[in-house]
Amino acid sequence: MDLEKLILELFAVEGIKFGNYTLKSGIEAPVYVDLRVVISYPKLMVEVSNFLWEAAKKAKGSFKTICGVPYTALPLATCISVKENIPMLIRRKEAKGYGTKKLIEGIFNEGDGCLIIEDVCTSGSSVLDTVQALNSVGIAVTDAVVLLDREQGAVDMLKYENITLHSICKLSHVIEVLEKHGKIDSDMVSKVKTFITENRFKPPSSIDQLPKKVLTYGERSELCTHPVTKELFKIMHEKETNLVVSADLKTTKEVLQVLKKIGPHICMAKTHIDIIEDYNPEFVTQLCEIAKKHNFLLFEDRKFADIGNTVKLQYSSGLYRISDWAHVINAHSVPGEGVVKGLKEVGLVKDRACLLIAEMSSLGNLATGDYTVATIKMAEENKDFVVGFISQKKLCDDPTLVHMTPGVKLECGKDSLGQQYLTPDEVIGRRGSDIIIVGRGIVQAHDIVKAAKAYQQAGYLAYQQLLP
Ligand code: 5IU
Repeated sequence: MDLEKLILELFAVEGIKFGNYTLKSGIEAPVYVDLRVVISYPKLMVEVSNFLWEAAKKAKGSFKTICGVPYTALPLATCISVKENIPMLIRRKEAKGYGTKKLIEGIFNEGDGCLIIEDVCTSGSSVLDTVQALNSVGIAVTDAVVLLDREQGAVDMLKYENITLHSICKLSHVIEVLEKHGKIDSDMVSKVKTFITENRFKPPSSIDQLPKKVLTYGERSELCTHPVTKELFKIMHEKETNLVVSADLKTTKEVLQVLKKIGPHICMAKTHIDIIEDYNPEFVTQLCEIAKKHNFLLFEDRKFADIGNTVKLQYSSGLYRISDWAHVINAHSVPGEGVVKGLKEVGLVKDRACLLIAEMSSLGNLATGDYTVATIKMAEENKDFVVGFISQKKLCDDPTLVHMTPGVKLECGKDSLGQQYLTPDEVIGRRGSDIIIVGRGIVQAHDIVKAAKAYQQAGYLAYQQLLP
């Protein structure tokens, strides 16, 4: 079977449909691709897997196993595995959250290469989820094969993660073939083409993709209209630091001692006020004094995640009265815009700022793909209060929005509870984030001042190297 025939067959079984569809992300689309139907047509399924295996021959890296992205590509990978006698792995989607279940089923050795099999790619985020799961058990991935590339950013997104995507056909080619055979009219062809260009998921910035002129922190401070980011970038510029310490300690004394010592090296201190066992309002007074003396801001990592009315109360009232002292707070976007609106009712009049959690550092977290995209949109629509993101990389080019990244250590690695570490150089230099958040790398160091200085230098040097 040639590719044209395959496309026509996929259309005939309604794997590709045209009309008005609302996608998972809420976006209206003139085309809908759902290749799950293929399992009901075994001959077609074998054809599709033959095409995928042909594409696999273009893989640059070597691989000992293949792994289908759950679920649609699972039977496709199975067909290939059986026909080509290549062992298969299964990524268990449900293992998220159930620590005892294996994330990857099948036999492998650390360092083995694996080829990813996928049916359809949009932004590439599903492939990446599977890659991350494989990487977490020591399996290397260099290539992925996909039947249909919707041309909405997957190639660039995966390239950024050092993965080459080999597609059998692109959506623009599919519509050309269908038009040629009179299956769709030219109106639909132009609608789909417009849709493709208007809905491209932007890959994260990397050094070679960053705009030529990288703004200094000083210049960004000038551009900011929100008082908190204006001040933050000014501090970063003056103190030459993009380091935030995460003071996750259990007593007021320990927190204050750490901040007194490393105050000169940080632009902000992040707290988890509910960890402290001997909390008293006097603590906050002292905290504010140290912050003022050493010129850094206070960020309570409260991760608000309830309906607007509740977060409003949690922010302003209770034992900690967070809005009275924290310049910055953060929130999950999962409840919808109400969470921002509720917090804003308290914070706006006090000139406070909020960061939205667009991505997390922990293994198997769900803040990926469409969730991240929707979070970016929520931030962009509330810039009077939302001043940036907690993320694992730069997500948008607006220089007045700040990107802060937790999960940072001088050496990559992980802890026993799912935390995954990146280096300051990777976070600032390669992923284009603005700020490194470091907890145990500093507070558990033998010499905390020496450690803080080392992180300050590493983070700042990575930033300086980006400047023209
Ligand atoms: N934190 C993360 N990852 C996240 C988010 C917050 O680590 O995705 I959102 C917090 C948790 C902890 C700090 O308070 O940042 C990191 O501490 P360590 O550097 O000790 O892992």
